[in-house]
Amino acid sequence: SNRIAVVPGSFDPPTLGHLDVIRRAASLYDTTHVVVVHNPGKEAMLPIAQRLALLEQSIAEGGVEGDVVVSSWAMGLLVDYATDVGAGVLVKGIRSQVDVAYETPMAIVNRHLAGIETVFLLPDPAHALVSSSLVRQVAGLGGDVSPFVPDAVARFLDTGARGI
Ligand code: COD
Repeated sequence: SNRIAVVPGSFDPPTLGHLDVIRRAASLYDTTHVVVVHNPGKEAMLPIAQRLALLEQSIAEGGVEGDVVVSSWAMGLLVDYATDVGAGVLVKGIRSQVDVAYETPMAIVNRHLAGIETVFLLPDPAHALVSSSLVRQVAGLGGDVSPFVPDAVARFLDTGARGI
């Protein structure tokens, strides 16, 4: 069904860019599954359980409207998760030509594998340059990440960095 969408990502940590994509997906589809996918190509900062908790809090506090389910997936193809929950669509945010180049082959493979379409949303220009890797870098060097992340994430990284 096209009424159910999956918004996948590493969310390490969730950013205001992610929250923007989640908010708009939730306004377009009846049910939106936000799925934390383990990306073996990236060294993780936060454990999956922590990313799930921060996503839940950010979505609740961010006043995201609609039916949003947060879960994780580490058992294989993302399209298998999508098929299991009856989703016909993956929703991804496109920040630049780099994202287009990275996402295009995945979208075509996923359509071949399972008939799942990929919908690309253009970012809110206010958050278009925000990435989790930038946030990890700034937080790791003791900088203030609050302009780039939901409040729940800022609170967590702030207390984490100070060891409280
Ligand atoms: N504005 C708008 N969108 C944004 C922003 C922003 N500022 N920041 C990030 N996004 C988008 C990204 O473009 C992406 O769509 C999503 O938010 C998540 O971003 P990240 O950085 O948390 O996640 P990635 O890029 O590490 O996640 C990659 C996936 C796990 C989604 C990807 O690897 C995937 O789909 N894997 C599936 C594995 C699989 O089944 N492979 C086989 C077939 S290809």
